[in-house]
Amino acid sequence: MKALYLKPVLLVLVLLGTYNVFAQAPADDKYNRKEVMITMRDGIKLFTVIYTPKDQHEKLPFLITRTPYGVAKSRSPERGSYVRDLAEDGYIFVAQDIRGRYRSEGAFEMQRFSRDKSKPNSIDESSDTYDTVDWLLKNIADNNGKAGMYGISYDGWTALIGATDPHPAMKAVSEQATPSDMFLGDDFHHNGAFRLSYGFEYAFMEEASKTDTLYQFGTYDTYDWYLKLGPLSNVNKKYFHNKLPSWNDFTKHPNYDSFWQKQAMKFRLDHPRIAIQHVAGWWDQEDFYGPQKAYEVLEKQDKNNQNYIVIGPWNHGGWAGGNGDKLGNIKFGTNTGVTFRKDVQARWFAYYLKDKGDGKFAEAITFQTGSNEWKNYSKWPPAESKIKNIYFHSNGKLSFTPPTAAEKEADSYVSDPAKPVPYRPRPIEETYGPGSRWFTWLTEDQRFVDNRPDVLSWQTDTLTSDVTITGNIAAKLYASTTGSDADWVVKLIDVYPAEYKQELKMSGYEFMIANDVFRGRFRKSFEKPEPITPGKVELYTIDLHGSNHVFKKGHRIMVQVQSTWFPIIDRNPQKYVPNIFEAKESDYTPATHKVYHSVKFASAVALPVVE
Ligand code: PG9
Repeated sequence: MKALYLKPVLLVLVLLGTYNVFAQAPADDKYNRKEVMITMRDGIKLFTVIYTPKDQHEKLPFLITRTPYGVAKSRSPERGSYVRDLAEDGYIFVAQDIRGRYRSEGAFEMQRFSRDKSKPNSIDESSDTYDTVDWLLKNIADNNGKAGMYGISYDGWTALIGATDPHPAMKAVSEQATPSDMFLGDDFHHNGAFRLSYGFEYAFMEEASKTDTLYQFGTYDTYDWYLKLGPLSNVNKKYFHNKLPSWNDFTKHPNYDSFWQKQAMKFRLDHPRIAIQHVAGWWDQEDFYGPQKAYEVLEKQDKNNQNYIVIGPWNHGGWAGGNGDKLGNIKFGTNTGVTFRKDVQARWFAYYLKDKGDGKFAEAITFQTGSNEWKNYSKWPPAESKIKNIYFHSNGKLSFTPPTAAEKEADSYVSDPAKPVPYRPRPIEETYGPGSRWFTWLTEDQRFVDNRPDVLSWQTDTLTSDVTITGNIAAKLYASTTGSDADWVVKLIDVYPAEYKQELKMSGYEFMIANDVFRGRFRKSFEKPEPITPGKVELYTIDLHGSNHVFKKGHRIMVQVQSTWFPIIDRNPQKYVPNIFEAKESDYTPATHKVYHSVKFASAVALPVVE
């Protein structure tokens, strides 16, 4: 294992331009900065940095963020735009290294399990938050007795966990891009399919040392490296030597067992005890599922109307810096990031932590792409959308009318694990490595694969009027394989007009609106996988998650289906083995997959259409 010391991952992202939070960074001259070691109930001390405004003229609430990515530098509220509007309102900002990371004592545990409350000194991220708030209230002068939490991704997760058993002073938490379920939809797996490049690189980054460490591939295009890796068992054999706990957990828990279930938010969350805001980005390449799921779980028990959701046209954390008027090649015509930070985030915290404003917040605020407008809803998904199937047909046609008996019943392709479809145009740089285009890959033009023989496409005629979808999308795929396992990737795409006069270089652009992968063995149960009977047509229902998008008149709607997405998803051997982490090279075999569009087996995507 070769290790390279890196600054915190956030800083890497900033340098890469993902989070532009340090733009116009002024000197830290408006805050007194204090470093302290706060003692937790079990005696472990956590490194904490406290920023108190120098011109403080009223009692202020605490705004806390807790992170594995290092707080010593770069967390000043004066740096960049993420909390600038909050800073102008006045808060005491607190940033803490979680256990075992950077300058904190103790051991790091990836998404630490909840503690056993029958043991008085047992700890978890929630008790560490509680103890921190308690210490702050007693030791930092001129606080107003209230605290809030915020943060993105891992820091969003620590924020949400901080709300599960909160200190009485904790009043509001804005979780942003939290993961909710690492087996079903977030960083490490999607519907049981393993996120190989992310899992490998992230486990190394967090667990090879106390500080963020980038894996040294020795090659820029990691596609080749992952292909040459061969079966997943080579990771421990050749590289990790069983030293990384998260990688060992991936290999020990190939199914949705209690390890993953106990980690999931549906297990940890019951009802909102304080105000909670969930923030997600439509093109979040890491944790798009998480905030939607956390909102959904809490919403079922939200008796006091304390659960809110905001979804904008962002990648992972894209709301934190920059204007948010574009993502990759896609333009949104308005500064969505600025709107979020000022009119949503700052207003929300001001109400709950400073008693300012009228407290009138829409339950769901989502940005509708295509029309490029913010929309407020009293519930999410909104009641006005009706589910309408858009069906696959022969000759690559897609339409809202079901197939007829006169049509060819299926299309097929050979999926070869030796020649997997790249998930984004090569070179596939290391996820957080120099020059990485990871951050906008979900917005890439899908024409880079649509001529491959192992990618099938269906598309509508040119739309004669706008088609608006608002809510949750699901693919219903009837398919068979000659193998005994298969992955199914479904992508819903907005195809721009062949000659797009508003922006010529976007002509014909295939812009992915929704997508996901499903590992076939889990079609009946994520807990108990089952081989597929070769040749048997099976229904695969694939959650493509939420969307709010207008397919404009003159555009077309496209659906693509493929069975590899490499190396973000590991290769399915296509021959059933109980644990893919133990598959042999010889288990990886090509298979012919068939996607049906007959009267009996009418594959479709269920769209939440607003008439
Ligand atoms: N997506 C990252 C992550 C969060 C939680 C667990 C594992 C990874 C992150 O950006 O923090």
